[in-house]
Amino acid sequence: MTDHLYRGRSTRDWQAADAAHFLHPFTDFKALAARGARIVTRGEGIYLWDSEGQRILDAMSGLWCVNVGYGQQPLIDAATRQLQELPFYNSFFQTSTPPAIELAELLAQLAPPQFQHFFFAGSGSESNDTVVRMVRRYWALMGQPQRQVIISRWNGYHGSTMAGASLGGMRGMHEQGGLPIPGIVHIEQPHWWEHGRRLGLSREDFGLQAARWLEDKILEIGAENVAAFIGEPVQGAGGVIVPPDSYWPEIQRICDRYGILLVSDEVICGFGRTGQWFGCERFGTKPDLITFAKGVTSGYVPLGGVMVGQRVAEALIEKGGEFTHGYTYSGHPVACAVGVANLNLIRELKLVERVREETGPYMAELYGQIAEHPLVGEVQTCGLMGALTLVRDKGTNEPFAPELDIAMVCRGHCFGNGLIMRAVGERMIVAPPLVITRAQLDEMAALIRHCLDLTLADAQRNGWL
Ligand code: PXG
Repeated sequence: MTDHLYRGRSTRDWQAADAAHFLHPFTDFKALAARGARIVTRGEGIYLWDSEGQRILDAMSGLWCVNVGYGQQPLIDAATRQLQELPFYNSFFQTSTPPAIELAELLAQLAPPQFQHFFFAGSGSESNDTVVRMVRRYWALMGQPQRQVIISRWNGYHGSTMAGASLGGMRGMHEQGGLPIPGIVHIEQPHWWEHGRRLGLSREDFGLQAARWLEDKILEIGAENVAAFIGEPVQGAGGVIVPPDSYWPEIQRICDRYGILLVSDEVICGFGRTGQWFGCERFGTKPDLITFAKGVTSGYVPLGGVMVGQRVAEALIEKGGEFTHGYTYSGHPVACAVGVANLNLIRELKLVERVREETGPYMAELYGQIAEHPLVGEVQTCGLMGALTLVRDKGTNEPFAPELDIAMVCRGHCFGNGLIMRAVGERMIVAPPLVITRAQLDEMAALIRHCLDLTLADAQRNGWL
């Protein structure tokens, strides 16, 4: 480490203060304190710089959110202007602010046509808490208050609040805090590599099978007790699990058949990630509710929300009376002003079209080449999301022993070589900013190959193969 200074303090100094006072999310505090956090100081386009001056290609868009890349002036200007004019006012007591109205109006243009109403929150987790309240309120208003149960998937991710973590299917999260809360049940995920391959099914047959696990669960609980089904179009935090194309249409058919609300959690898939404005459009569903966050502001400021489809909106508005739910920051004017600037920029730069027609297909091509690497069992991409599965034996697809944590070894090489790629189980995943160019995708693919080569060399040297 050099004695590079940032704001007059050395990296070691920042790390010591970080360890002394800052409790990081999803972190083993003691282990991080021992190793020291990487201090990220600056961003431009698809690149970050740390306090040692190292440049890093951010292939995770911050945390699946910085879709327009770092340093976009229109977003900075929108925030500055709004901070000067009106940094905050609430929307509780028969008041409203222009940015919140404008954002709702713009979303009504961009969202699928059944969505004309929008409820704002501060994050994806809060938005999913709103979904639970709203879904149960809907059924109470429809005279079926016993419809309480929400079905979701194992290995889905819906946030970290009590309701978000309950909807999510991360067992490690349920173990801490007595979760899930009552009335939330899980079915198995549509993960062909994990389940379909073992069942000996083709991808498309497996997609139908996985959707029918929903029908089995509905029949087990009794359709009259089931309120909604929630899922991410592509599971992000679970490892970029792209479902077979047969899956979502069958889920839609089952929800329709039993009158169950369909909720699409688009916190990651929304706003162009899949090559459509929303993942439900890519996979052919017509959800009743959509959860959004992250990409709505490209992460420049926190904002989330729920798109409320006609069926639910009509009940809430016409039969509802007061909906006793909301957050201080519902419709925060600065966040909404940045949201408007961000969505306008995505439109101007034609980023959704670019992902669909150019960069998405090009990344798929590059991943097709990465699939040849001796450590790679399978690759999957959808728009600008990509995953590769590490295997010990490419012939049999036998995995590495779990205790080797091979993906973390690979992640270590990424960290050291200026690439941010996430490790999830045996999968290495990316979701680069939507502004990434073909040349930058080449650079990303070359870094991925280099890190795979270094991981392979470790495996050979240590006798793991
Ligand atoms: N739904 C989905 C689909 C998400 O991906 C949330 C809800 C919750 O959003 P907030 O804003 O409350 O964090 C998310 C968040 C990871 C990772 O490791 C992914 C998320 C958050 C933190 C880590 O991939 N997604």
